[in-house]
Amino acid sequence: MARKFQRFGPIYREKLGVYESINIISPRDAATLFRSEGMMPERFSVPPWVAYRDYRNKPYGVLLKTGEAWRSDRLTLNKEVLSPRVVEGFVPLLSQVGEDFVRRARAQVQKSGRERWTADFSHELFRFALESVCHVLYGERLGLLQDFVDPEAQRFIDAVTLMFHTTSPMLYLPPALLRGLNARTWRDHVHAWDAIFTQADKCIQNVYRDLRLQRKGSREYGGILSSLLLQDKLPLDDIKASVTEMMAGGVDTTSVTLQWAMFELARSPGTQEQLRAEVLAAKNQAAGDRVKMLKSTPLLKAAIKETLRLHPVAVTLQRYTVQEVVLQDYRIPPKTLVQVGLYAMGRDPEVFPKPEQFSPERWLLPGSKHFKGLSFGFGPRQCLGRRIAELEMQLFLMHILENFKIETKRAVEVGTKFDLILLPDKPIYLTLRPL
Ligand code: HEM
Ligand code: 2DC
Repeated sequence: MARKFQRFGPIYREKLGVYESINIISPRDAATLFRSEGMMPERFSVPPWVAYRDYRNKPYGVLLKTGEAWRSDRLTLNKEVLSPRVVEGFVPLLSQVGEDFVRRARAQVQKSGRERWTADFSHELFRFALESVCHVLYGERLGLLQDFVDPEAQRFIDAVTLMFHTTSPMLYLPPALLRGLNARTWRDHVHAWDAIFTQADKCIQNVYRDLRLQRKGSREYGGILSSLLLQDKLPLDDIKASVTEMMAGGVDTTSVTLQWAMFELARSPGTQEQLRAEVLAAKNQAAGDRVKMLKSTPLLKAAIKETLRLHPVAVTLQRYTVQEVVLQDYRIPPKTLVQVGLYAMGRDPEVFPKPEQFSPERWLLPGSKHFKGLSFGFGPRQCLGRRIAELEMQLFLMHILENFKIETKRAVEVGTKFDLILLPDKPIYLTLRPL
């Protein structure tokens, strides 16, 4: 896309299989698009994901619902997943998982006998991410940062990766064709979703049963699922569908972003020191209170934004126009698929001066953000897991920076590949060295 924008300019039309889209790159056009998106925005609906649910007769969650059905589910979920009131309550749950990661890393350092731990952390981070999202969803720990890892949890992690991986070759096939297909990719895709749904269902049943048997103290916060069940505003099937999506959506997204963040910090030791100074000062001031600390670590937050600028999870954002929209000199008719080239935008020198430089401070300049920080999407359809993801990543990096220096071999360049989400094209080796 970056090359095509260079060749054709900031707006071009493209045909992808049976789908046609208008692609844009400028923050101004993105602003125009999102400002006209209406109350029930729709993005490109990934055909194999829809096809699987239809094939197995599973209800859609917010990811795939549209119209009023999407809106009412989404409003109920927002209150339990995004609202500032509940989000603060996630902090201790997520911080605990971060502390456990540090404990595990220290044990690995000990085991190595070399005062450091060098590894490709992707699998560790997958487990960290699943542990984190499950702690806020179910109010329970899975124990994935211990030495023994439950094989079922590992199967879930592998299933999510396989699900993404098998989506991309089928991305632009029409669902009707997909259903009739008995190709290897489709079968693997079905197996992957089956494993995801089975495992999520077990977790959901556990919480449901504990709630009915009143095993949980009714005072303490029991996680997102408990709240949703107790509220009784959504039918059980809809709760299950969206909770399953959150559980699956919470693994690869935050873990790769953290991997990239550590990689960038390892390559910019100066920036890493600045962040560490900020975190340690905040810790002193807040006497260890993590909620307070998060209010005085702007550079840490900027570092995550900067990581997602260079390494977004989603290659594009998409919307179907609901009314005519004028972008540049073009009139875009209603019901047109428009894609914002998020990856290309993040690396466009017109939008971000010296785009190749990892520099979190750029986000602290006034007026620097206008429709540029779009990594989680925009508006009422933006990422439902945004606040969970942000807190999880901020707390993880806090704990790491308080305890370790992050290092990497300087010469290695790592590119990006498309596996439905964007991923590093080779393993990233990092070293954690106790401070
Ligand atoms: C949607 C990015 C983590 C669950 C999205 C979208 C983006 C995105 C770009 C589309 C938004 C739009 O169309 O405007 C990210 C990034 C993450 C992340 C960058 C982490 C670094 C998570 C997590 C969860 C999650 C942890 C689950 C807790 C979802 C769901 C949707 C979504 C359910 C669909 C929402 C809807 O259609 O109403 N995400 N995500 N994501 N994300 Fe995330
Ligand atoms: C993939 O051309 C490329 O957050 C397509 O947590 C357009 C497209 C549409 C929707 C995007 C998808 C891309 C990438 C992955 C995203 C997805 C919407 C939500 C999903 C960005 C850019 C993701 C990873 C969710 C996934 C939840 C799922 C596992 C239940």
